[in-house]
Amino acid sequence: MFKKFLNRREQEEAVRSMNRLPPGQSLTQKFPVLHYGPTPQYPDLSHWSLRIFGLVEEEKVWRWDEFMALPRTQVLMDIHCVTRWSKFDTLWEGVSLKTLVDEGLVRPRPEARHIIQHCEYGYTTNTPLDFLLADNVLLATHFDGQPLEPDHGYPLRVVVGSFADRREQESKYFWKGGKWLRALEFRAEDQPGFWERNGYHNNADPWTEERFGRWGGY
Ligand SMILES: Nc1nc2c(c(=O)[nH]1)N[C@H]1C(S)=C(S)[C@@H](COP(=O)(O)O)O[C@H]1N2
Ligand SMILES: [Mo]
Repeated sequence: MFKKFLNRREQEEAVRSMNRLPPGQSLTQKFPVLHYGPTPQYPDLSHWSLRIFGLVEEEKVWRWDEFMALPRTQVLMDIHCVTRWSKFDTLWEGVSLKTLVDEGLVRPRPEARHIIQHCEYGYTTNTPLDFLLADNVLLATHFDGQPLEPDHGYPLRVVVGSFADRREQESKYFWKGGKWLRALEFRAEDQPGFWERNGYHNNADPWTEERFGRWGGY
């Protein structure tokens, strides 16, 4: 969408004037890598599965080929990291949880209110169920037309972002997207995840700068 000849500063001014740059953020043309701990290696995906458990009518375990056969979606979003970089017009492809619910492939129980993303090595992050059902959230296998790179979450991660033309839609900082996702747990009560227990804000709205806070010291 941006003219590629604009430099970083000029691109940043462009998104700022379009009201797409949250407060305290700056535009990056790179794709920084941020996580705690090592990057999991998958020599092949024969042992990989995604599990849907907790307050659902029927638990699911999808192998890789089964997951790849689910209905797929593409999403173009702006992403905002709490470490103050934002990246614009990022293109993701994968599976929308909303689609899975709409098609009856995942059936949350009426008591389900929150979802915990469980990732390799025990990383977790939490959001309300309603948020994960929005269309600015995707279980992504591809970025920019290519399978995810190992450091960015191969083979599957959650991505959360903002739409260029829907500033009012609720969004979250990028840490609310777990890389190397292995399970979604549906729960009645909230439970702070890894960064949330380590001082990050539970709600994580980039537009109101919910960076640190609510569970601090938890
Ligand atoms: N499994 C896992 N997912 C994670 C993290 C992590 O430590 N482990 N860090 C989060 C944080 S803090 C950020 S900012 C984003 C960074 O994603 P990126 O490395 O693709 O930019 O991943 C999030 N997902
Ligand atoms: Mo982060």
